[in-house]
Amino acid sequence: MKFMRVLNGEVVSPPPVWLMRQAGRYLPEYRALRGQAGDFISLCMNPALAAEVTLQPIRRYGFDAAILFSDILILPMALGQGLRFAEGEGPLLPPLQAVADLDPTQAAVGYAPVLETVRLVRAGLPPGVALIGFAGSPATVACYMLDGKGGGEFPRTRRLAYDDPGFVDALIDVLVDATITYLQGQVDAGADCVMLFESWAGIFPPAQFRRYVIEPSRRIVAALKAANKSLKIIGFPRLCGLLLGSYVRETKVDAVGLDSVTDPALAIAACPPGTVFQGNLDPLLLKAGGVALDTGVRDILAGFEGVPHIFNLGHGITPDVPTEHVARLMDLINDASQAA
Ligand code: 1CP
Repeated sequence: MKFMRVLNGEVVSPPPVWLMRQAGRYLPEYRALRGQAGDFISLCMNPALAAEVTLQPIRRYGFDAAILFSDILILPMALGQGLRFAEGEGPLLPPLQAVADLDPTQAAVGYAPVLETVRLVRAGLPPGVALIGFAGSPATVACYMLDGKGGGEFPRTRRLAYDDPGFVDALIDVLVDATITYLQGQVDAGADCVMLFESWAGIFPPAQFRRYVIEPSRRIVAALKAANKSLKIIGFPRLCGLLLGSYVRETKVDAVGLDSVTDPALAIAACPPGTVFQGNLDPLLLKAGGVALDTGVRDILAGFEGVPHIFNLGHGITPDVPTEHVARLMDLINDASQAA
């Protein structure tokens, strides 16, 4: 598998490709299936449909990796917190009042359908295509659990981290343990590697970044690697800025996903030798298309030349992206090696 070779440290040209949110609303076949399932959570909890949605972008574009179709908020739901997705508004949860309101003993029952999806995808995936399992990192998941919605500000979480750090620490501890068990379940069900989404790494000042982002991720990586000797783990500390090097060195992730505002050369210089990079085309370029897209793709390819690189966006693909632009992206990446 080309994707796994790079994750193991090989430099491969052209690089393997997948896109964050590659299964989703920009695809007409997804919208059709989503209509069949009803709402988004029902789709995530229906293994046959979720597996089909996972495979749709692989069939259409031939990506090198499939990512399990699910959401980082399925874990809080499995822990007993209410969850719904309001159309056009994103996730809504009743803000968590106490860690005792969660029931970690029932979590495995709650997320059992997700592990079944992993098994079905594994069985249906063409040879050569890797399967990525994932979870949210504890700090990012805690942001949604404590504030009850997304948006990027998370004012209650930010205040609690100062006013009641014991509450936040206790929640993070629950999430670390639950995430280890959840990801181990995905590996046992057939995931080739796992990714930790820390989408809101960028809201924490340095001391909190170390406490809530680095330390919990370090514990998850250590536990998973102790139990699975050759498992590869990708971290995505979005908007972590100058703390990128500390994140990679201290968490010991094998690969790091970069957001679009991070310059490849500066990221390479900041990380230990051998780090695998994933990213980091601006998702807006995929909407824009044209010369801007062509130039952007070539710049990313040139920026990571000579280091192990998995081509991706710097954040998720948006629903307004024309499907032809994704096809163009694939052509650009696959033609690049011939032009060079
Ligand atoms: O209406 C719909 O169809 C729902 C849209 C949608 C989709 C397709 C949501 C709601 N989640 C997903 C799937 C999803 N979420 C995947 C599937 C695999 C793939 O990448 O194709 C993954 C990996 C996620 C992970 C996820 N969910 C993250 C981390 C990555 C990121 O984008 O930063 C986060 C922060 C979430 C929360 C979430 N779920 C959905 C939305 C709209 C959001 C973001 C809310 C916010 O703005 O804070």
